Amino acid sequence: MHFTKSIIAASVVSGVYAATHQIQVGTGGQRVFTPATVDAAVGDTVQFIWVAGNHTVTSGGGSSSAACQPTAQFNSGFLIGNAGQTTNQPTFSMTVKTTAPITFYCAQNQNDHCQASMVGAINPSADNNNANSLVQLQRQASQTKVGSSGVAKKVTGGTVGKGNVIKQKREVVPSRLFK
Ligand SMILES: *[C@@H]1O[C@H](CO)[C@@H](O)[C@H](O)[C@H]1NC(C)=O
Ligand SMILES: [Cu+2]
Repeated sequence: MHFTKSIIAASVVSGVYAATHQIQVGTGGQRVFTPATVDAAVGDTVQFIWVAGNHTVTSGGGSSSAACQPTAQFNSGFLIGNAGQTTNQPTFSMTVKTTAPITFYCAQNQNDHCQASMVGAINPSADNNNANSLVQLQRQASQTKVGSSGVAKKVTGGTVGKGNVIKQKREVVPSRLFK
């Protein structure tokens, strides 16, 4: 079986099985990314899909001074999701080029989205004390001044399009398996 295993490993490395990870923007009219984090391999696509409200996904975060401020990596600009619709919603798609944490926020200053912890990460740190963990990103964002989120002017680092909501897999709660 060594032979089979190494073929699979080689294929994954060369990107044959590149996956698309979908993150909803504004689920239930809330100031949220759902899920807020995904683990993605180099070559995978992350597609953000606007399901409700007026939001951005903008790279930024990872330290107190960088929270809710844009970096040059990517920015969707303001896109608007129509609540209740599951098809032809605005999307922003990007290719993952590193397994290092890629952190992002929503730059909507009307109603303080970033300060309400509308942040997330691709490949976040699993260490809750690390600045690139979801816990620390949320903490950094919630401590910034309301109305101060940085708005990046240009769409960069990805492609704006239209897409359909993919039903998210239910989380398997381990305790249920053993009852
Ligand atoms: C979306 O939000 C931005 C930033 O607050 C604002 O400039 C824009 O007018 C809003 N768009 C709509 C259609 O409400
Ligand atoms: Cu938002």
